[in-house]
Amino acid sequence: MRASKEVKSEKLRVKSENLKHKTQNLKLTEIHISGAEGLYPSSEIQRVVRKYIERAISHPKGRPDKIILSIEDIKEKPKEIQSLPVRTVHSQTLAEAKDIAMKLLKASGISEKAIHAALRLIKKGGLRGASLISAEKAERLEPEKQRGVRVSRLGIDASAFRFLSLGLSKHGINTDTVKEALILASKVISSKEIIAELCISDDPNYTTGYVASKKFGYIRIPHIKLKGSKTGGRAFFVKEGAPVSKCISYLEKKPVMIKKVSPCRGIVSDEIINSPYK
Ligand code: WAQ
Ligand code: MG
Repeated sequence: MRASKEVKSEKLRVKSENLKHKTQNLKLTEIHISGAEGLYPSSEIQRVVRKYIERAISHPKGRPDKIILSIEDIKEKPKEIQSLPVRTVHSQTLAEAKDIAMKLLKASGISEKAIHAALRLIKKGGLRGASLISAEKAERLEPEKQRGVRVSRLGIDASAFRFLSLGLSKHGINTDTVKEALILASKVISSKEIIAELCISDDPNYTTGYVASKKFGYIRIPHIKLKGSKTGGRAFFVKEGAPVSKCISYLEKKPVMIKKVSPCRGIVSDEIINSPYK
């Protein structure tokens, strides 16, 4: 599902040689409001479509004037993976949150240059997908820079879903937002070419983001953005020199299902850098 709306471009060009013949040139640009994707058994289609439409028309970023739904029959048997383990750090300010994100990414092997590039791109916002950034040299790797790479064909089977919901509810975080983000991050990190991900929501009311990596798992970071900000985004850090088209094809096309759930913990007060998962 993809919901968007057209808005008048802020640049209002006024051509005026004399005031009587003033023409205004208003350009319309399409902005992305929300998106969602998943892998479901065919018996679930009606329910999921209803849920996606409900989400598209009640998004805090505004009401869309276009909703595109596409449904595909996936023939390939999904690859089965385990969800990343979940933890939340104790951060109370934007500065603290950024500091923790920085430390986690550096400890996962991402250069400072690449982390800064990711933060800059996410702050700018506007992408429908994620940007791919090389882990050392900080090069932007995705061919369509306006769009980014959209992860798709991902899901969780019914029994793993129940197990995950139970694990998250023990810590008061059993929400669609957390589950969807965890499913996405688990697929992203299962890609051979990707080392880590940084995510900040574009929902103005949602200020918790995360860093996911093979080393630390899924680490939730409260206050990674200020309330009210509509910009957010995702950056995937790719191993320097890894094959980019293979990586994109995995993220967009390879069906991947979570079959097993890793432990879900609550807020961890210990120094997280000293307790990698692997
Ligand atoms: N593939 C690639 N990028 C995506 C996708 C996707 N399927 N979906 C969203 N994005 C990008 C896009 O640029 C969005 O603007 C940005 O991510 C943020 O998306 O555990 O809600 O759906 O409490 O706003 C984090 C949860 C929630 C943390 C993240 O992201 C927690 C969230 P949103
Ligand atoms: Mg959002």
